Amino acid sequence: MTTILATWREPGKVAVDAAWQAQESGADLKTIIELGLAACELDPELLAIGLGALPNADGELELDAAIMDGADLSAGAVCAMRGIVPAISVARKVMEETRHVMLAGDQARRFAIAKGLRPQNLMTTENCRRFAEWQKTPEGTTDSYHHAVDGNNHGDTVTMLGLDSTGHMIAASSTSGLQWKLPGRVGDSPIVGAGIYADDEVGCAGATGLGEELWKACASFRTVEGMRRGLSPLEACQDTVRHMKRRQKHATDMPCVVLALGKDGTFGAATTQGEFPLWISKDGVQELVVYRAEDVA
Ligand code: SD4
Repeated sequence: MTTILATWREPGKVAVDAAWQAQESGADLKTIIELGLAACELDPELLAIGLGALPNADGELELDAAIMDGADLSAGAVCAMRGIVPAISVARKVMEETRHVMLAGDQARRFAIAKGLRPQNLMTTENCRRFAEWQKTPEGTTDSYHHAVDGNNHGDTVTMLGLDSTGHMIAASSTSGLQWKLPGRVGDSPIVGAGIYADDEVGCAGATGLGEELWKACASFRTVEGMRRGLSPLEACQDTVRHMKRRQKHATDMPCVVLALGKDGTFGAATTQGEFPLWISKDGVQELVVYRAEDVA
């Protein structure tokens, strides 16, 4: 059995569908997850990540992505990278083809081009229209937080966790970051321990939501370590959210979400605010579970 988790209602569905297609064609777990995220990044209709996502305050897309392999804790990431999709494939190349963990900005882009990816304009008519609309609002001049929580729950990030039949685990995340963010800003998603963490000894975890707070909490590492101490994935996520609410005064400014998958295939998630939809796919059998802030006492 292969278990795949993917965040947010709209892009998460694209991710689990593509992941299942990859699984059926015999891909290994790392590739299943990479192709799941790549499908979201390459879909111009999705406002969440990659091509056509919502840009920064300059109207430019700066992408962050990371992948971690629970077998040996190897990891690769890119941050603030412009004009290249899928960012997750570049992160995987950083992991597998360099001795480093992260490449940033224009140099990440240069690396991607050297590896054969083609630079392209990631802005579409629709995201240009939304950007122009935002610029006209009073908020268009502030750097207050914005999070795309609407009827579609599209988020700005897709985080995926996976477990295969051998007990092997992968965690990965791809994001355009918070919409209208300050140019150069990097959130939790590409940071190992913050946005993702995987250790085959225990389980894996990921995060989505307000990256500054999730990063300060080392949310994914904290959650995996909770499982190491014997908590279930759900208990470990709730424990992290409780800790954040107790220690971080901005933890409820926006949803801060953690999700976790245990070595035994059990899973869970928790959010500091609002509700969070999570897709679970077990050998292609999909279920959407919604977690609510009220679930965390
Ligand atoms: C960030 N954590 O860049 C990301 C945003 C996100 O759903 O997850 N949005 O802070």
